[in-house]
Amino acid sequence: NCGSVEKATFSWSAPSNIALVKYWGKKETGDQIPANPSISFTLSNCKTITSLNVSAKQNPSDDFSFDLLFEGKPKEDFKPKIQKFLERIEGYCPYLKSYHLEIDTQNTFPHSSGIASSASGMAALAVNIMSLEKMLKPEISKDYFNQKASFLARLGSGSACRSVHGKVVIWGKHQDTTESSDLFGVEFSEVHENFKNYQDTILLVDKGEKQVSSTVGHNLMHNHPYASQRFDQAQYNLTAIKQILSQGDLERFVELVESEALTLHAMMMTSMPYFILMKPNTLEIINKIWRFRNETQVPVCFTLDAGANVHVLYPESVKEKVLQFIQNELVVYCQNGQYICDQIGNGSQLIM
Ligand code: 2P0
Repeated sequence: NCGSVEKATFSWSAPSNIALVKYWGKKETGDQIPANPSISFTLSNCKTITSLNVSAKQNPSDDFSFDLLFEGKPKEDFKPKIQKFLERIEGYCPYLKSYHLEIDTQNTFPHSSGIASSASGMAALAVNIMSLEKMLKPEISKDYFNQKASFLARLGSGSACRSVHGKVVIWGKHQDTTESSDLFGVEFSEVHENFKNYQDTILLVDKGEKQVSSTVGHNLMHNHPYASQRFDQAQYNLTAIKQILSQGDLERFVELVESEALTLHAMMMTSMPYFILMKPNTLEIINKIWRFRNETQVPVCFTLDAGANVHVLYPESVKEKVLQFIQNELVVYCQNGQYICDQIGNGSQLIM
């Protein structure tokens, strides 16, 4: 029941996301199964735009055939990651080897900004591949399309499965419910209006290449002395944050989100080998945020990714006050004074 397509071009954008309860550690099954459930805000402005050009091979071979362009220029050093991704998804997308693929990708955020592009990049590629699948099998439903896109994205990079949908996404089996899955992200929709257009201002503290990749960091959770307590805590925190998000409890949100960020980095510091991704300016910013919050009662908090940059999270209603504070007190800790204003967004979008 498979149609055939000689040539086609698709184009999608997919955003980055920022985890509130963090994914850190995977099962040893080798297929990107998280050791604990996570939940994230999908972002809006920080995104990857990818087009996929497919043309049927004249002489089908048993190899993948693809070109990779980054901002219009060939990018050889990304190719092994894409090759590995295609190999991982081959069994689910057997049609891929019948085509030569031209993947043309760009990010809206500056490269080497320390903002991970693997989540947005792998999500954008996955939805494009699903567009090809949809063209071959027009009967597939929208739900199937989205779920499989997230499933494929996960095989590229775990956190990427949370970038297909908006606005709040859970990935990983949660003890409380049968609704979430280890295999793909699902939207969490019971979100109070206090979180509507929630803001994320990303302070670029260090734009350099980080010393330890996330994939290596995840693997250090095997044999980690605190692993099982951490995985239990994430289960518990997910239960708590679902309630917080649905009740609009900003005070408890601040507490849980900051605790998760510091726990993530505590896991890094207590791995063997141990490592630190925060920089002195990361801590300066955290302390300034604490002081500002104490003095003003504005419910602003920070979270961290696997890096030194600080994500400043706050409700839209206090945007002006917080941006003023960032300008006055935090910009001095950013590399070249750079920061990016973002907010909660809707997930991947079809461009063409
Ligand atoms: C997260 N991070 O939940 C956590 C918190 C970074 C800190 O998922 O090996 O790029 O490709 O599955 O998804 C970053 O790790 O790692 C990450 P792989 P990924 O967002």
